[in-house]
Amino acid sequence: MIGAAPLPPSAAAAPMAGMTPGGARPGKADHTIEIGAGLLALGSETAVSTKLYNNQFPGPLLRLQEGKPVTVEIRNNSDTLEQLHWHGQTLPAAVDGAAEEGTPYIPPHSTRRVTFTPGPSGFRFYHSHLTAGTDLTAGSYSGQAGLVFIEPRQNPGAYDREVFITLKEFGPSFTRMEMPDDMLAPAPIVPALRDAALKALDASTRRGLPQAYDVSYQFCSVNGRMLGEGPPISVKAGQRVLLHVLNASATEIRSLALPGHAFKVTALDGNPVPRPATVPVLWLGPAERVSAIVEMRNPGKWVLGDLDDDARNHGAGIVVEYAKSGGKPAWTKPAESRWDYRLFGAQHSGNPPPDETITMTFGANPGARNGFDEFSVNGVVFSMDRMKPLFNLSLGKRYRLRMRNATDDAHPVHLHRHTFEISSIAGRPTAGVRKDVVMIGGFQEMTVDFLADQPGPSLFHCHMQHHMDFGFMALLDCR
Ligand SMILES: [Cu+2]
Repeated sequence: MIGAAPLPPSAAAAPMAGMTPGGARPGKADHTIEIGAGLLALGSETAVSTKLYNNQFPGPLLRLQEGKPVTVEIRNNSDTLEQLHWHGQTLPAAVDGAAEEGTPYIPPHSTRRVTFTPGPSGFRFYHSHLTAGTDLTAGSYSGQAGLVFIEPRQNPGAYDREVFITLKEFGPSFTRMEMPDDMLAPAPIVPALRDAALKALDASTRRGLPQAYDVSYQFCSVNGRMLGEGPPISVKAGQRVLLHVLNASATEIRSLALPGHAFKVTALDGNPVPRPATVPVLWLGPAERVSAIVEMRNPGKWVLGDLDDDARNHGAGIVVEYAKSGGKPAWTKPAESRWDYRLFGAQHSGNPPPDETITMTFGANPGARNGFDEFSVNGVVFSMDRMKPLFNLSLGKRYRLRMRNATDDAHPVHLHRHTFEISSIAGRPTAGVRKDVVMIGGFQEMTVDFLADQPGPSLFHCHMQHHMDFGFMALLDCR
């Protein structure tokens, strides 16, 4: 199905304003999120019209306390159905914010209150969770993304200040240009996965299908402003600045470098890593978060920006300015490096064997869906009409997802309502890196482990909007 999201029975039966499946508390809500069309000024001479939270981008930063219940009122002032997903939290399916799990849609011009207990602690976010299809105004193509920071009960706090960075493109259009994505390490591929992809491509070619559409963007931004258009990050020599970076892109894998400086990565997707390591470049797939400390030891005026010249020239960066520095902000390209999650993992492979292993093979039929690639998990293209769980889990068991990518793209795959731990990448074991989105390289294998401790349906999907919309989703039902 292409175009607007289909209206499932749950939308028609959605509770009236003020009622919620999460059991809202009466009285004043702790936070209010208003969804509506707005004008976002990306620069002094450039603005885009898009759906926003509270008429700003990113939406308000919600600082929540781990374990302390919170009530959020969501007012949908727009003309279309919405879903607001609490990404990276372990919430009941009824409030998680995905129709696939049974969260009711928020009808146009209506209000929903949700009450939940925030957790786990760390850097989370919230965003629109809809099937956009060919509607480039919907879901994560819009400006609906906001930050959540769940305060831990204890905070070691080895930094002087915190800066939140949200990466986001605007002005999407469809293009048949190829986008490279070869930034992941380790590199070895599985020949059988490549052969499966070649076979699918051959079948498409024989059917005369054209190269599939990808998405490109007119503007890039950091915190809703194009490079040079917003306030700089002002720093002092000797400061330790903790950056919390979110890639809120609908489809793009983004990078970030700061000339003359390095990033000491302390958390991935908001979860502290076992081994903080220093890297010259951060890479983030859509919905990934990186927290990293930068020691400000190189006075001057610099561009904290994307490695891609074209993206940077279209706004993908922000100026970092030391006190009393002048002139134009400088950019230099960092040395070649690859992104390897294992750098931050424990060196041993200490994971106990799982109770069960679930094998998931990701496939694509190039150009098979009205000009888009059609994706499948174990040969099954997800259907919004059937919403049938592909996997049945038992509550309390430990599972290993053995993911096999029989496509040439890197996919940022996401599991709702859980945190998983990477146990191997391309056959190399690792442990201790806990995430809720992870990029799996083209033709590669990766395993992640998790405890099935969330009853009900949990959605697994690629976080690239045009991949999830065209089949790359699966439901795991836990009982
Ligand atoms: Cu994908």
